[in-house]
Amino acid sequence: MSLNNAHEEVLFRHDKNPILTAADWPYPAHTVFNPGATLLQDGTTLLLCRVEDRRGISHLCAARSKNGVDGWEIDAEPTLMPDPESHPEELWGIEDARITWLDDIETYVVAYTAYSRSGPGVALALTHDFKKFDRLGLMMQPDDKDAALLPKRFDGHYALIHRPVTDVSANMWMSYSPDLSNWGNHKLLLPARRGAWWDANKIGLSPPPIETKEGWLVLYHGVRNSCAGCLYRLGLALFDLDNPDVCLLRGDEWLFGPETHYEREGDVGNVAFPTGFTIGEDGDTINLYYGAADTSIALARGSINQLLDWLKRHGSTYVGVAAQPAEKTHFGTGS
Ligand code: BMA
Repeated sequence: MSLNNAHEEVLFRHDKNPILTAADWPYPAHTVFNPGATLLQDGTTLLLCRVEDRRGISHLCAARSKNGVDGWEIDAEPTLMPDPESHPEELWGIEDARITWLDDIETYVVAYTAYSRSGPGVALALTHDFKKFDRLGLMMQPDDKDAALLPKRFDGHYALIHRPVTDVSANMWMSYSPDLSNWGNHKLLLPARRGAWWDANKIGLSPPPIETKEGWLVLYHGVRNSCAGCLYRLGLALFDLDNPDVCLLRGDEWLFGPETHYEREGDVGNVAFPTGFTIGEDGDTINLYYGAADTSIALARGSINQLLDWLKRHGSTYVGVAAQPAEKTHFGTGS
């Protein structure tokens, strides 16, 4: 019996899932998950995977594949280790890389979580080859994570999405910088919806935004707290191409959530956590790489056009920045 018989599927899990696990690693690893992704110039898919060791500390490791599904060549040693001596913000590890190629400086920018005694913060590093990295340091102090850079400048400014947490909220924000170092003009991008919603308690960016003709397509994870723990699911929103902090549409329902055994069971069960994507040669196929239950790496495929179409049918322009949808009456007052 299917408990999920009434929803429309737009992202399809690969038959070979999970495509990468700790058992594939050339050196001891406890879990591998939440990978950044990019297509290198020769068409190779590169994943910058989060690898957690048996101390609980994470580092990043590159895996390369010709078809983005199997035949992975994994770096024989960690690609980027935390460096707490020079970067105390990395004391407890580095996690959850998101990769953006910046055409104007012909460089990859890796946004990652630097975890220290003060909590998680947002750090950036530059690389050309995923072998040598030039750390720019901490951009957003704790508690902040789930960050990625947009691939373009807006009025000469870089735009970074991130998710600061306060006592009262865990919402997505956008900040701007002229130089990748000094950040300001902070804008609330999308709030958690509170109440009973699937994305009630915390939301955060999933992979970096995807540029389409109709706007920036943003996949985000939404967290609902329950007495049995947290549920991590995936939602969709569209932002204006020239004003990327202006939300055009936000999906009401979640798009994708933990359903299979490798998403339901693991170190942190009920987590499907995408952090990277590549686009196929047809310009429409999206390969979405995600962490499953904080334990392994899985792949789901879909079509950008179908995602946009889904959003038009399942989205609303009422995004809840001014008021919380959960506080609005959707089904009438009965009077
Ligand atoms: C988030 C991040 C992710 C993790 C997820 C589920 O807060 O820390 O790295 O996959 O929780 O545990």
